[in-house]
Amino acid sequence: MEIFNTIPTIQYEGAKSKNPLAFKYYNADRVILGKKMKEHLPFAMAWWHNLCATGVDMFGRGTADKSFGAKEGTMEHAKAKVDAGFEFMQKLGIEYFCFHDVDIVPEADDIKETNNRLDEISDYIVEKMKKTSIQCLWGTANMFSNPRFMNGAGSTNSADVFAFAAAQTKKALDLTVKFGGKGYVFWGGREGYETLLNTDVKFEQENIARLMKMAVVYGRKIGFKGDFYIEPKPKEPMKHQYDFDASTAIGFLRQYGLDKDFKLNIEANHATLAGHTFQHDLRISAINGMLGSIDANQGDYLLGWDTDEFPFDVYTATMCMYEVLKAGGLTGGFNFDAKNRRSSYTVEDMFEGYILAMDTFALGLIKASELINDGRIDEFIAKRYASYRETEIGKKILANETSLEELSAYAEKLGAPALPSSGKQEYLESIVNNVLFG
Ligand code: XLS
Ligand code: CA
Ligand code: CA
Repeated sequence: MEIFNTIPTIQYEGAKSKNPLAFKYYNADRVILGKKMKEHLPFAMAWWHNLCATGVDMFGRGTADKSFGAKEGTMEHAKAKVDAGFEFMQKLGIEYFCFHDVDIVPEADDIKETNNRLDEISDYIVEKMKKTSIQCLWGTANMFSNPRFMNGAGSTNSADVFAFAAAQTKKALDLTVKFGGKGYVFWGGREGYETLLNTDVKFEQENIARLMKMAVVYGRKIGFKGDFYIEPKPKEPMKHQYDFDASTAIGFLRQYGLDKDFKLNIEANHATLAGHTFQHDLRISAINGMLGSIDANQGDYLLGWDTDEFPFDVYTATMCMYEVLKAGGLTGGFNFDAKNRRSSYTVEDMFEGYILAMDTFALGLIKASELINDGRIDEFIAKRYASYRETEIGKKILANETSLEELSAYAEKLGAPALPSSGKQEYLESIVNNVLFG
């Protein structure tokens, strides 16, 4: 039975189209830099926002109906969400989904019963996957909503709660493998603290690493060949979250010997909450060989929290795609961890959110490839550091063949160095505008 019966399959109609239910820029088979758009942009649907979130906030009830014709909190509803999700992805040409364990079934009081429900629903999802060739990008366990996780999962003060976190991680890994998922995410939802007066930070961080190590051992044992990811976020729900940003997460992974099995899942909105640009966290991940996957959304610079909006900022998407192209693509994909605004509550809005997001990233890809082909920025950066390649002293520094003594004698001989060449930021910004709007 068709659920979104007022919505057609979404087609590419080009930039001149005024049809709200058509792509203006995302043309799956268009070739950019030798690869199809859909290969550059493995898009994924976030189960939790798209099929579960109704617009509930701290001040009011939901506005959107996500019952899909079934009674909420039942297995019929869980199945209706599967039906709705697969129809939604097919109509948009989205080839992947991401999920938390508790997105796909209502959680029972007893974990054994929750696991039985997960077995039942995952059989149903696998059937749908076979029929549609839709795949799983990544799975994860929700270890932050249930009250037992009030003090964290891996970082909890209770050994029993730690055991529950381990049990959920095990089951979510089983499901990810059952779905052939490419990745497994640890977003440290409540892995952090509110006050140091009650917190042993070292102990908590070591325990998070213990849980992750067990996940790697178990995952590899059951045949998980993909990447584990940490998804950094600086705050919310905790005041201090341990995985603050890309640099912090990379340091943690290296400290505990997890860097061979883990990469990062970088979310735009989390990078900006950390006081960085999205591009910054992508670059830091990429230069460390850790850029795995992306949660493609955007925040609001006027608000200090995680708004998970559908991305429409083409500048940011362009700089994101610039980083991704330079890094040689992602092993993961682009998960739209985004939700409609509370007052956009119709079925059309659900589709229009995804159309906006997919078009924004398509534009970002097109414009990033133009920036790369234009070449002026690359050329400028290469020239900016030329003194290290072109002068005797620069070559010695790069070859590690000099010392403080020698450089000090060299500096004294110079007396005063010439100023470094101009950074030319305004010129470079005008190139970006020129490529975007030229
Ligand atoms: C919350 C996170 C979360 C992760 C998956 O802020 O973005 O949704 O992506 O647990
Ligand atoms: Ca996310
Ligand atoms: Ca978020």
